[in-house]
Amino acid sequence: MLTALEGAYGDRADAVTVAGRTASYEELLGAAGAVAADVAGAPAFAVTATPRLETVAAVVGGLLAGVPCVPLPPDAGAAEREHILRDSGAAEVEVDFARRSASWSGKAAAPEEPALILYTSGTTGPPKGVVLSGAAIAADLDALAGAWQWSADDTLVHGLPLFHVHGLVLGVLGALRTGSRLVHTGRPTPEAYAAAGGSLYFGVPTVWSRIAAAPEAAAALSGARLLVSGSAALPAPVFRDLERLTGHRPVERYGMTETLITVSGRAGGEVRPGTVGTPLPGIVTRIAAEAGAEIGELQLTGPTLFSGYLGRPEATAAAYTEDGWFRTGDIAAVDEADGVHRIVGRASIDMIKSGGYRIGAGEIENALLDHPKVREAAVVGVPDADLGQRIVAYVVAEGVTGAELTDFVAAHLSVHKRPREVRFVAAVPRNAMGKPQKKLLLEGEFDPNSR
Ligand code: MCA
Ligand code: AMP
Repeated sequence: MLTALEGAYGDRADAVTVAGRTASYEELLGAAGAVAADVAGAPAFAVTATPRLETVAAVVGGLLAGVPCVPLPPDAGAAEREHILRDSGAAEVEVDFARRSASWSGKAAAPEEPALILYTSGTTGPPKGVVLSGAAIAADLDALAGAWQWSADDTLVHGLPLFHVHGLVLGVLGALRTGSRLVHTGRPTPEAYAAAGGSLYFGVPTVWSRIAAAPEAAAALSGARLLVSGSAALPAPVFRDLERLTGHRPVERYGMTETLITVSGRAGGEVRPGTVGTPLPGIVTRIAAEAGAEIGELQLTGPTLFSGYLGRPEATAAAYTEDGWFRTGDIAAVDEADGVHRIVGRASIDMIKSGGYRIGAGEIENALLDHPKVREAAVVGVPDADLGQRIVAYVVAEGVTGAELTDFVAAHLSVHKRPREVRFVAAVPRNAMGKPQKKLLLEGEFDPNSR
């Protein structure tokens, strides 16, 4: 899968830079070979996915040995780490990039074998392991390389987390398959993006909106070839600001952990704000709309789909329709004339996207209910100019502050899943079935003092 590491483009002293440290393909392959020797034969292994060369070496080492890597969010709290390690059966490995190097000569895994296991949230319960095969990843990267004219002449720049599809599959494995140089900025700040001098830039909308608010940094991207946004909807005003400041109309693409990237705008093609382009080659989409309606759930099939949720056959089966289409849970519309897709929203109010992170309301509610002072909790995603949505928790509790509850969630789950706001209420509004009426919470149409 990693054609650049197989020598397809020769070696390169500055092949991969992560947070200021640079390695050649040969150095990366050596460090990855040592990891492969360590993990060979295991069912899976985990690495704390801080943005550093070691994380890249670990993931590559797993691919060499045919053992799936489970990247752990570095900001994960104890409960979330334990859940991921227990659920996946993975033991955590340490990587010593500078001192250990080995050449790996074991046989490569079959393409259908698991290559990565990425943990992602559902509407309820703890995160599930999404099993991705090498074949699915390779198919997706090749489709994207075609759509974006992405090649070994590019320098890819981003600063996204290395435990999700965007930063890891596209942002690392994509560079190692196309042979483009990779500069990971450590953090995705406007200044770091501006200083990196790339041709191809990836960001989530929060990153692009911060760049659009930093005109000098944005202007430095005018020399790039292509700016790509994804993981959440890019607001039209941010699109227009970027066009004005950089001279580029950013290309938007749409995907999910379970499906990889399936729909995208094309380099050199027409790009309209608020749309995510057309299906990638091999992907077929349909809109499951009620009779007479034009919008409905986006469903799809294709070679980039996941192999299933680890150890959860029922959840995997439930993700598909009876006739075998994957249910994205996203509501979409397709332009009849040109097939361009528009994502209108999520089917479930309990699936939150904040800063491009997918967060289930249920897992935050369960974490809050684990606090001894909390009696009721209902979590919603409130529209937010910076984060897209911000997590707001409505709680019934006494003798605890909002900041204490925020820290509690940050320490148990992960920092990026913490509520940005905690609102204390006398009771959570519920319907006759006892289900929280989250629409009322979002619209502010309830009396916080009523029981
Ligand atoms: C604040 N901090 C705390 C607390 N409050 N720490 C502990 N306890 C607290 N109560 C600290 C954090 O540790 C961190 O510190 C700092 O505050 C910043 O945190 P935060 O505000 O959460 O981060 P941010 O810098 O504002 O993050 C914005 C971001 C981030 C960089 C855009 O949201 C991000 O990286 N998003 C990308 C998500 C992504 O890749 N999603 C792709 C999913 P310190 O500074 O010390 O660390 S894949 C996908 O969606 C599909 C496939 C697709 O289509 O791509
Ligand atoms: P995740 O599993 O973290 O990959 O999140 C996938 C979800 O992100 C999708 O189901 C969509 O709701 C959302 N998403 C990804 N890309 C876009 C986009 N370009 N526009 C709108 N939503 C998006």
